[in-house]
Amino acid sequence: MARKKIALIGGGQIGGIIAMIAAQKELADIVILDIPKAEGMVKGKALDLMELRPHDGYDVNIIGTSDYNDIKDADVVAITAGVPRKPGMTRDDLLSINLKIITDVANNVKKHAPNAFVIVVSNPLDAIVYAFYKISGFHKNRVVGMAGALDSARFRAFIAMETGYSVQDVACMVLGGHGPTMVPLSRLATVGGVPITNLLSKEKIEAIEKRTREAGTEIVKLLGDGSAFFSPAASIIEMAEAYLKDKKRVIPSAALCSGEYGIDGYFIGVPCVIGADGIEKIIEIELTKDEQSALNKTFEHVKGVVQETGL
Ligand code: A3D
Repeated sequence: MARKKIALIGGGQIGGIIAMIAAQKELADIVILDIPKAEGMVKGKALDLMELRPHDGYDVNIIGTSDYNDIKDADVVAITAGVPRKPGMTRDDLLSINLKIITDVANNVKKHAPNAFVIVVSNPLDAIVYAFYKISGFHKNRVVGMAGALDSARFRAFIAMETGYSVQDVACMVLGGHGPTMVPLSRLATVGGVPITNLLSKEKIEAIEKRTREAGTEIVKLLGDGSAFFSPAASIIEMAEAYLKDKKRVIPSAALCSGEYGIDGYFIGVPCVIGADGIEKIIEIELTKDEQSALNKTFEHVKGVVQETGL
């Protein structure tokens, strides 16, 4: 069986780490594409990764390029092309610049990898994934935004840090837009099947929710230049692997809703089944009144940013 192919559009911080994890997992051959000005940088990263392979013996090819012909027929395309935040900026501040970039990327992906499963990562996420969908004309099952996987991983990490129990046993999800209005669902969070409400006080849980909503900003402040990249890259890998291996993973992701949760025609974070057909299903769960009103609030925010795209 021929190897699969993953194309990374944007070979910056996140793109480089995705390439490393994908290679170590022998998921696919990897093409890292960036703008001509950054071609040397991605060629250098690709070569370094080729030379990392002998340590563990994984057989995949990794190339760096600025030529879209090289992404031909990619199975998965992960888009991190754009600019990240600097301290003091919100994700929404990136809209105009990243919208221009996604327009160019969407036209090229449509031309060169028309059957790919596309994972959009550039911020503001819920609007940029919408723009990709509109411009490319791809089927809704094959376009998804990565946010919930990361936001939930952060939520899981904080629960593990607070309880002192294994992060492996923490399960939880975060719904809504990727930003300060996101909705961490504490009611459904568990450690080894035990509800966190049995393990942590109400105050502690509220503090964890707040930290989750602000987790990206916490890292932007600490780094001083750029935003998080290790956990975002691992989140993208989870989604790509679920698709390539038809795992039917349940991962909160920004998917196009068609009436689910009362939302129609917009991408927003909802629990999704990811398998060989891409976003195979959006799972609807019954929300409490407070949870639904928090989701309505985050949706109103997302809608506002999407409308600014003019698409
Ligand atoms: P960075 O290290 O700057 O990498 C971005 C790369 O995109 C750079 O190498 C650029 O040269 C490249 N690029 C710019 N324009 C184009 C273009 N037209 N075609 C191809 N490549 C291009 O940033 P990063 O990797 O840290 O972050 C990338 C994006 O992801 C940013 O928009 C972040 O805001 C976003 N991000 C999203 C999340 C989510 O959870 C949604 C998390 C972290 C970062």
